[in-house]
Amino acid sequence: MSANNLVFVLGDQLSLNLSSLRRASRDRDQVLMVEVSEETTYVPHHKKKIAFVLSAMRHFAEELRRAGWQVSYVRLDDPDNTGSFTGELKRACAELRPRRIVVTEPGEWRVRAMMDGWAAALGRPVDILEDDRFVMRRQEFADWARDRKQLRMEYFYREVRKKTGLLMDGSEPAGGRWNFDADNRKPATGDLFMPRPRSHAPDAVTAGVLDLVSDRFAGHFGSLEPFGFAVTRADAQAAFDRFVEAALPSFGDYQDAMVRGEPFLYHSVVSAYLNVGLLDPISVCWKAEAAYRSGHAPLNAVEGFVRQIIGWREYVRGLYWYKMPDYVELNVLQADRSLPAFYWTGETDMRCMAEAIGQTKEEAYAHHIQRLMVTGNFALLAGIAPQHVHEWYLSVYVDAFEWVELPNTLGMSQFADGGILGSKPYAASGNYINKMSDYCSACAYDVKQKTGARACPFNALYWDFLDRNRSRLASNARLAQPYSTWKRMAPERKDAYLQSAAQFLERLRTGERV
Ligand code: FAD
Ligand code: DLZ
Ligand code: SF4
Repeated sequence: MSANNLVFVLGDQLSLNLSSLRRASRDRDQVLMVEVSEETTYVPHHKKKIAFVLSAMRHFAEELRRAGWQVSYVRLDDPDNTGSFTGELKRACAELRPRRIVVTEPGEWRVRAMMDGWAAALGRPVDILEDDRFVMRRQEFADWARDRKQLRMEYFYREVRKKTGLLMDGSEPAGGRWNFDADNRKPATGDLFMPRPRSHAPDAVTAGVLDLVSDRFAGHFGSLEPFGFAVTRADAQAAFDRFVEAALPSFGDYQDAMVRGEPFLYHSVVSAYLNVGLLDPISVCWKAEAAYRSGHAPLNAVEGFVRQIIGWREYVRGLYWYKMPDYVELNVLQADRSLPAFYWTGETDMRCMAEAIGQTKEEAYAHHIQRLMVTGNFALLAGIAPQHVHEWYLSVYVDAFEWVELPNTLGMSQFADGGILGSKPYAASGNYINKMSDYCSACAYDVKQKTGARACPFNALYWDFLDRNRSRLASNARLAQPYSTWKRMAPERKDAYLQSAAQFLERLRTGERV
């Protein structure tokens, strides 16, 4: 058989309105989807992430077939599977002899570099189409960024609000302010009602994938079961609807809170669905706005939610493509320690880290403040090499794709880009974690003690971080206050902090339990 065009669909392109599918004909063209070991192992992905992507891919192939497409689907355990995108495309070309390959651009630079070699490798034209599942095109971001001295999400976000009309009353932002973040910092308490996200029992397709993953990826990080992610568009939509109904009204208030045994709090847990294409970002924002307009959810919650999606999500995507490929190498603070083994095991006496990592192992999920102010903050303060931190975040979360993970990790969390993405490092002592969580009351360390063996390690590490990065950070206006405190501190006190930090870092280096 000779297919007209071969439409190649990647594992995070599970959208019916994908640009490559819009270009194709159901009658004449053929869709190809492949499960390949190259993608399942380029970092040691969490078992749940592999299972989620493969099951969602298999369900999407069925959805396409039901919609009248001819889909050729290669499974990971197919004996002829070559293990790579390029190898599978070559095999499909030999069998189907398509005239051209049509593909939507990928989310990751790594895959884009491969794609650019396909025309030569396959001996036929390859049309690489824009991925227009984002509100802002890559070129729009580049145009916005080009003449600015500083890139700041807040200004970009306002442009997107105006472009989409989301939460706008005419030309003014709803409620008279663009940003209600200042209202969103309540610490939660364990006795609050916490709505759990919808869990989806595995169907036969997912059960088959779970068997495959448990067979092939036993050594990978994390627990495979119980597996409750949605893997179909309908279930992802139902999960989002439940969030709007039960959690969105309190999303803003408790956005930064952390509670033991409550991994999800009032978060939506939809990032993975958005990132693979099971949910459409702009549609979920319109639904959230409808909840505000109908009086179901307050403005601080809805604005906070919408800002994460049309603000941060769009901004980091624009920045990734604007700054890659050099961005991944940046290490402005010259951090060079290895990632401690407890990031993979969760075995540490620091309760906050044990909770965030333990939950990551179980759920392949941690919410933003856990990623930023616990595991990210620790790596920043301890001076872990940003590329090690990047590989960890890219591996362990179900929603991790490099275009979104890298700017968040390397830029926002590790400040390794020197302030391209954000204006200051997210560095904090134990006091912040104590204020926003109930972790410290169950910790072997004492958050109130500043130095010594029992003191919360974040306390001394915080001052050590500021001191060792003085030449790079002291001129940052947003750090003027802590640097002035450091400058005025008695020399003996400073020494005690630096010694405490040095002792802790030495224990970390030797692999002693901390
Ligand atoms: P909610 O809190 O309910 O927020 C709603 C949605 O907003 C999310 O689903 C997500 O799509 C979007 N969003 C929120 N914050 C961000 C952000 N900073 N950047 C981009 N989108 C955002 N997000 C990923 O999707 N993939 C990643 O690999 C990823 N890695 C991260 C690494 C670090 C170090 C940090 C600090 C953040 C990272 N984030 C990542 C952003 C954020 O933490 C997750 O999107 C969020 O925790 C997902 O949970 P949720 O769906 O419950 O989000
Ligand atoms: C993450 C992932 C995994 C684990 N496996 C596959 C796969 O077998 N086949 C596939 O097409 N995509 C997979 N993906 C998602 C890709 O890694 C993702 O599409 C690229 O990184 C481009 O963003
Ligand atoms: Fe984390 Fe320090 Fe609190 Fe322990 S005392 S939970 S290490 S912040």
